[in-house]
Amino acid sequence: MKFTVITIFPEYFAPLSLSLIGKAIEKEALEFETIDLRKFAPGNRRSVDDTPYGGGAGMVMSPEPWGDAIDEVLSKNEGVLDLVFPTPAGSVFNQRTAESLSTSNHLVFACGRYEGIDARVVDFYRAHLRIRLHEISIGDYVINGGEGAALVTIEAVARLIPGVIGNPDSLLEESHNEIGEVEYPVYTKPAIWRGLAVPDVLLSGNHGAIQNWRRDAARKRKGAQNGRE
Ligand code: JEH
Repeated sequence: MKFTVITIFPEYFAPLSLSLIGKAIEKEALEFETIDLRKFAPGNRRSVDDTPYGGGAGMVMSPEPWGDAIDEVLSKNEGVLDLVFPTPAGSVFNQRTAESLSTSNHLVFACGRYEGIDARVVDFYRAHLRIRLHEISIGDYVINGGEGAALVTIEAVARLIPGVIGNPDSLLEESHNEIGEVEYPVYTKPAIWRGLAVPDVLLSGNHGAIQNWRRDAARKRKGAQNGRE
């Protein structure tokens, strides 16, 4: 799987070279590249934004650099790709979205800033035969640009790719269980910490009893969460 990120802040993605995703990039289980949108911005100022038609606050990203950057990605790659636009108006990203995107050969993220990207860019590429286009939101809150959302999405998708996660057993467990049913509390040594003991059943070696306890504890957790909503 290849990830391409188009952004005015390529340095935002430096942390991807850390941890398991960085290892996967090193051993070529994943390919990762950023494209600096400013390369496609004309003029001495290299500006990528302009005032909104119809008025209103803030600035809007101009369509020309976006069109040129996306065209370059298309020209340098063959076949179908998934083009992801993070936007506060997108459909909310969840584990199903991550699983679906993880079957892609090439995920391209278009990270906007300011008040977003001129709407004609999405309209134009939605009709492109080599593109599956996705508008996603990572949740019902506002952040300052698409970069944070792209990082979250890349991490959620990359860990589903074979060879990326250190311990594939944890992925197997997630896929065999209804998501939410694996959300039991976890413990490690010491058995007593600040007067708080690990539940006895987890030290019992009785795997049936442990399974039942974990299922009940996961349900209680979910119940408590829904109570708080
Ligand atoms: C934010 C891409 C590009 C800020 C404000 C407005 C909300 C309401 N989950 C997510 N939150 N924010 C983004 C995102 C994702 N994925 C996101 C972005 C960009 C993604 C620029 N921005 C900043 C930005 C306008 N407001 C949007 N409205 C609360 C209903 C009010 C208007 C647009 C873009």
